[in-house]
Amino acid sequence: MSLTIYGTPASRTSRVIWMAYELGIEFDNDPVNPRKGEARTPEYLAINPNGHVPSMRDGDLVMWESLAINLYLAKKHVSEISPKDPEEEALATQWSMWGLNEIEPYSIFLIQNSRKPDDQQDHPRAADSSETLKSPMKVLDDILADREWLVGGRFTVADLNVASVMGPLRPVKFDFEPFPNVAKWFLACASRPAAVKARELQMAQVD
Ligand SMILES: N[C@@H](CCC(=O)N[C@@H](CS)C(=O)NCC(=O)O)C(=O)O
Repeated sequence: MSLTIYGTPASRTSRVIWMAYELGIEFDNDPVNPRKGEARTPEYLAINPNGHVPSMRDGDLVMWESLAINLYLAKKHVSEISPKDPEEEALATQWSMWGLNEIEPYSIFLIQNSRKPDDQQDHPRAADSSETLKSPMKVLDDILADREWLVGGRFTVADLNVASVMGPLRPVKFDFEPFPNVAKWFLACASRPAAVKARELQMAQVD
């Protein structure tokens, strides 16, 4: 049964495309673009009633939420980056939820704000977001002080999900200097061939 990933690569869909590349699985990409109203058509709303991307169809399974899709794909296509026991799976879930709750609200605000003309940007809120991020960054930095990867001593879906949520912090030039372990880990994640390939596809997308 074939896998379809819905969503323009210039969106959170790139997280799922990164995952598919890591796993070496074949997929079709239907580049549904919310900015063109394509996520609000009756056909797409039948797939994802939220009107958001990404979504995925794998045989009879239709699902949304980028990080949940990645956890599913890791479980289905067992590889080195898949959790290998319930404990690793629990920690991969923990880290994914951590990324969504502690990082994403600020990283997404910062990237969306930065795309506005300077005089329309909310500079105080941007400064506040960067400040708020320092606390989870310190948590991550301390944890990475004596380990290279988040779970199981190797790159896994936990790293992929957290690094992809942190992706927007690169273009907004978040200051990683006080968090050298995070900086090193983030670079190692982003330098993986599958991550580079997904980013190239993301950048090539013309909206
Ligand atoms: N938590 C969801 C967020 C999905 C989401 O908000 N995607 C954005 C694109 S990056 C979207 O579809 N926005 C369209 C809209 O809000 O109308 C996920 O991670 O999949």
